[in-house]
Amino acid sequence: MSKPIYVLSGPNLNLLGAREPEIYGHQTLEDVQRLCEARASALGREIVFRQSNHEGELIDWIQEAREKAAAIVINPAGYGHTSVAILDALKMVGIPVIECHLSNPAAREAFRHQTYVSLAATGVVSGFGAASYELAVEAAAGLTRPAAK
Ligand code: CA2
Repeated sequence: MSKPIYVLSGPNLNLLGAREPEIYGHQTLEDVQRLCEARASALGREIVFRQSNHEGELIDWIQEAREKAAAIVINPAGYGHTSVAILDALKMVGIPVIECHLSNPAAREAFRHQTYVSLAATGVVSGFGAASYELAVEAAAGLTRPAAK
């Protein structure tokens, strides 16, 4: 089996489904995890799915992914708009980085239009609710498909 795809979620996403369903949908982060696991499994891949409210913990996991992961899918949540430290960590990973968002930040308030993470991302998936994560896992799997024997 190839290395897993790390799927990382940032602050407050542990509360997904509990508020603003008109923006973020009704699904919980556990629902999102199940969708990602099913999509990865259908593609013959494994994921490591984690969420943290702490910038440093996310950075520790990004650094861990340098050795242990084939690719990173990350929804940095609010940190995407603020964290140069997460950008710096992502720039050092040397594996594909797919940024994903449940909503489409480009269609929302001006302060959401820029994300630092995009500067290190191979690509971005936004605006499809929980399906953004599934599509991002699929993109990550496609970019890191193990060579056929
Ligand atoms: O659309 C996204 O996925 C975001 O990354 C979500 C962030 C927001 O700051 C970004 O601009 C776009 C906010 C996450 C808040 O977490 C929630 C918690 C409970 C219910 C809904 C969202």
